[in-house]
Formats: sequence, C-alpha cells, structure tokens
Amino acid sequence: MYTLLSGLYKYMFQKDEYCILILGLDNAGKTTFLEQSKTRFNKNYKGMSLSKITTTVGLNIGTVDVGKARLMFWDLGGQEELQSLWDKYYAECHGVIYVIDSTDEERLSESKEAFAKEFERASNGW
Ligand SMILES: Nc1nc2c(ncn2[C@@H]2O[C@H](COP(=O)(O)OP(=O)(O)OP(=O)(O)O)[C@@H](O)[C@H]2O)c(=O)[nH]1
Ligand SMILES: [Mg+2]
Repeated sequence: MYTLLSGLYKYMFQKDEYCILILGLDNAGKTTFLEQSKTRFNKNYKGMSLSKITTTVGLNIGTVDVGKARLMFWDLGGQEELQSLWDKYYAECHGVIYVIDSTDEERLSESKEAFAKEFERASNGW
C-alpha cells in the first residue's frame, strides 16, 4: 500500500528532472539567456539586472520548471581556458544548448571550431 501511495504521490507531484548544459564562447550570452529564461518561466523570480551579469568563472546553476519537467541548467564559463572543463559534464547531462552571438561576425568561425571540437569530444565519450 505504501509503495502504491508513494508511487501515486510521485506521479502527481514530483517533476522529472533534466540537466541541460549551456555552452558557447565567452560573451556569447549564455548567462543572459539563463537569466531571461528564469525570469520568463519562474513566476516568483524577480530577475537580476542584465547589466550586472559578469563573465562566468566555473559554473552557474539555474532551475526552470516547464510543465511537469524541471530543467536544471548548467551555465559554464566560455573562456578558452575554461572550455577544457566542458566535457566533464557530458556524462551527466540530458541535453546541450550551444549559444552563438550572431552579431559577432569576427568570432563566428571561432565559435564553429569550438562547437566542432566539442561535438568530437562528446561523440568519443558517449
Ligand atoms: N544586445 C544584446 N546583448 C546581449 C545579449 N545577450 C547577452 N548580451 C550581452 O553580452 C555580454 C555577455 O553576456 P553573458 O551572458 O555574460 O555571456 P556569457 O556567454 O555568459 O559569457 P561567459 O560567462 O564569459 O562565458 C553582456 O554584456 C550581455 O549584456 C543579447 O541578446 N542582446
Ligand atoms: Mg556567463
């Protein structure tokens, strides 16, 4: 009976959790995207001033509830020396968002190369 009730409780109230990595070059807009998503989807989240966002060193975690799913976003620092840390998270994540600043034409090829490198690393790891 306990198993039945706890199963019913989980079905009705617990959300399925998914971990989503946010990758992309430094200054691409990853943290800004996360803040905007939190502001849009989390009713009681007031949001921080976008001008206060500084470059991410390490990891920035944000949670967003969408329907019955809880998305846990891992926003990683995009600076070149931090990119080598990205693959440490691949095994535990369910999806990846790769952010590109389409207005920064000078860095488009750098972004493409970084994406290709990560795709290669992820393919080898999985
Ligand atoms: N105009 C405009 N500016 C943006 C947009 N998204 C981000 N920015 C600006 O771009 C700069 C970098 O944004 P971040 O969100 O910190 O970039 P990031 O990808 O998290 O950078 P790292 O943490 O260094 O990897 C900030 O000054 C933002 O205000 C956008 O959609 N439009
Ligand atoms: Mg950032």
